[in-house]
Amino acid sequence: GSRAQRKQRQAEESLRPYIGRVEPEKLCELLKCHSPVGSWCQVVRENGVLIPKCVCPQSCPRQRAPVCSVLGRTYGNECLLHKEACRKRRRTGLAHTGPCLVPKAKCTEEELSQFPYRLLDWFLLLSRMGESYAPAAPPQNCLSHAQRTQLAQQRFTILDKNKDGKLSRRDLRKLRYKRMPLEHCATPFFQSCDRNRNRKVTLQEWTTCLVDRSEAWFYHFMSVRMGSRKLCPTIKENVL
Ligand SMILES: [Ca+2]
Ligand SMILES: [Ca+2]
Repeated sequence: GSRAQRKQRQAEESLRPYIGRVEPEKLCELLKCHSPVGSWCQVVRENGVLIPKCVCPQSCPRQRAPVCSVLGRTYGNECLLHKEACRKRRRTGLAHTGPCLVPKAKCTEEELSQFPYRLLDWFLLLSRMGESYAPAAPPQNCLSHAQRTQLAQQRFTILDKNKDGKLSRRDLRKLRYKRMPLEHCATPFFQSCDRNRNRKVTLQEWTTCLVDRSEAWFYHFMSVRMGSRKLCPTIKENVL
C-alpha cells in the first residue's frame, strides 16, 4: 500500500492551505481516501487543530441512516460501511444514501413451473455448444426420459466443482449467467429441489426435480395448449 499512502499524503497536502480557513467538514468532502483501505474522512483534532483525516472507524453510532454501497449492500449508516470495508481491506464506495433498491422480479408460479423445462433446454444448448458436428440435433421434446436424465446428470457433474456429490450455493453460482432463461426463478427453483432442506442438492434430488418436473410441465403444456400429449411428432430416432 505504499502507492496508496503516497496518494493519500498528496491529497492531504493539497488541502493544507485551506485548513483553518474553510470548515473542516467541507474539506472532508473534498478529501479522497486512498489509505487506509476502506477509510472515510472524519474531522479530527491534531495538535489542537481540526483537520480532515481518512480514518478507519473503530466504533460506529447506532443511529440508523441507511446507505447503499457500490456492491449493492445496505448498511445501517455510512460509518458501518467503512468499518466493514476497513476490516475486509476493500475499497467500498457509497452508491447512494438510503437502502439499496433491488429490482427483483418475482418468479411467478407459472414461470416456476416451466423453469425446469427451460433449464433443461438451456443445458441441452450448452452441451451442444462447441460440437462441430450435430447430426440434426433433436429438440428437447424429442428426448427420451433416459436422455433427459443423462443430460441432467452430465450438468450435475460439471456444476459440482468440489466433487462432493452435492450442489451447494457455491456450485450453483456458476449458473448465474445473464443468458439463462428465467434467471430470477433460479433461487426459488433450487430451494424447491432441496427436499430435505439441508441446503445441498443431491444428484437424486436434482434429477427428480429437474427431469420429472420438466416432463410434468411439458405434458401439461402439450395437452392444454396443443390438445395432444404427443411429445415428439416428427423425429423417431434421436441422439443426445
Ligand atoms: Ca459440491
Ligand atoms: Ca438436500
